[in-house]
Amino acid sequence: MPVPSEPGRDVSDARPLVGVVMGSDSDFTVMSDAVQVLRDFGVPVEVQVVSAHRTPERMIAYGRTARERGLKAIVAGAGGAAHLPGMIAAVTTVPVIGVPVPLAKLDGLDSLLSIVQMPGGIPVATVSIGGAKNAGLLAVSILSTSDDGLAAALDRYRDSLVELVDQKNEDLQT
Ligand code: RP5
Repeated sequence: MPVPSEPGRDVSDARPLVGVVMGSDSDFTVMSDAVQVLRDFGVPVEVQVVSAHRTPERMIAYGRTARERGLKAIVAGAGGAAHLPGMIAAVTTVPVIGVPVPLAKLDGLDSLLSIVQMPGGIPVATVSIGGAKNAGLLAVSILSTSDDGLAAALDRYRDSLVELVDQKNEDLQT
């Protein structure tokens, strides 16, 4: 995705602003789309496997320390019994964006329903099945509310989508 990040925005040593977590390294084929978007926009990101079931204490520590560590959004992906996004949201008020990861069985419907049906009071912003790219973009949007450079980069990205459609329309004429 050719995204215009701010020229000269060096994030190599910056403190992560977004955490991308997933229940297993097997989720990374999907979750890498979120990481890619965030990096394209020049957002410092940390990436970790944190399992709600295999490493529950670590998951709770991750959520509890998220705000003090400077995270402004968390993108959490999991498949099957996908409890990670909801459980992280239960222990932090940093916005959590849930990504239902599709597994071989049930095509990700199980993951979607596990993530989206949160009880009132503990929100998770759930994207589509496999929608890690949009999760990354939503995290950028959250950051852009207090970062004019990111807001401008998002505008340029949206312009690039219009250009893409124009190009496709042109191609249809040939
Ligand atoms: C979930 O179980 C993970 O998020 C992953 O989607 C799924 C399978 O994990 P692995 O058996 O591939 O490690 O908790």
